[in-house]
Amino acid sequence: MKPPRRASGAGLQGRVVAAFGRHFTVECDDGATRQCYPRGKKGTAAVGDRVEVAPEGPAEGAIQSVLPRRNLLYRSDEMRTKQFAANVDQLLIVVATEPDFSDELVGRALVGAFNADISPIVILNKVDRTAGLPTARRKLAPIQALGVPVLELSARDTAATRAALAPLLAGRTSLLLGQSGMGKSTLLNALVPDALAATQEHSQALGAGKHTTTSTRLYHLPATLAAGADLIDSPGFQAFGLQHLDGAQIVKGFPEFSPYLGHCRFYNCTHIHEPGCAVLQALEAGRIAPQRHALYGRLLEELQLGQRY
Ligand SMILES: Nc1nc2c(ncn2[C@@H]2O[C@H](COP(=O)(O)OP(=O)(O)OP(=O)(O)O)[C@@H](O)[C@H]2O)c(=O)[nH]1
Ligand SMILES: [Mg+2]
Ligand SMILES: [Zn+2]
Repeated sequence: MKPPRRASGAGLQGRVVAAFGRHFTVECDDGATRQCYPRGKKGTAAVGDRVEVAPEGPAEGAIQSVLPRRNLLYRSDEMRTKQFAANVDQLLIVVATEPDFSDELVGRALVGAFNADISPIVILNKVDRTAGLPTARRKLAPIQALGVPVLELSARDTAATRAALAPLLAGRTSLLLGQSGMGKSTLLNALVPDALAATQEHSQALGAGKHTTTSTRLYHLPATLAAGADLIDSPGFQAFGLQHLDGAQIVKGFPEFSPYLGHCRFYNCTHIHEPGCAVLQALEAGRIAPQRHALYGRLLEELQLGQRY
């Protein structure tokens, strides 16, 4: 491990484990967990960030700076940008056999992950509810064909969930991402018994709104289950804008295009309508899934619309 960087005397560092608007919980390297607010209006910290903290006693502090991050997963549309988490090794995209999930959102999350150099895994949860299983599998087939692992499990089966996921989580920071109600917090509770994260059953009992988890939070798995495994739970999302990506970055989100890139007639081909396009030829020949190419087209259109205004 690298020695902690020292800044002007203070030099206490830590890791952001929870973010509530402009309030952050930081696990500091001196062993204390502090509630922190950012000093100044420099870039905002995200869960997973390493930060420099000026302690204000044992329980509070100010974030002085965010240390350089390996990656940051975020989404953005015309209105706003939302940070999911930083320094993530692995993205766990959670879908379920019920309620119905959006394969469009899964595709968008994958584009974000490929561009942030985060390896994705899709978890198909609630396989105990078998009615929706064939449809879910059919929707995930084009994604599985890319080589993205699809794990089928039931988060309610704690032992099986632990056996399937613990080896994949050991030594890594993984982010749970998905629409509301897919079972992210139920998965977390199976893996981190102390988390006691609220799940939809509880919030329905309380008559709360649709989204149960309202803030992003990092948890440590028990070392006996998976050493060095950190798992981040996040609120369900309904949109995944990718306006921060340019055309080349959007293409990077579609690894199935890569064998054909460089073989189009025009060097600046957008692979939408051009004659002599190798990607469109592969699409016509059935080597690229139509719904994947359609998503590519929508992302490019959103990019062009965003640039116009
Ligand atoms: N049958 C079945 N139900 C499950 C399973 N996993 C989760 N559920 C239920 O699905 C509902 C939603 O689960 P949550 O864990 O709250 O979902 P979430 O993805 O965290 O939702 P948000 O926090 O709103 O984003 C709850 O009622 C869970 O008990 C499963 O494997 N099988
Ligand atoms: Mg939740
Ligand atoms: Zn082309």
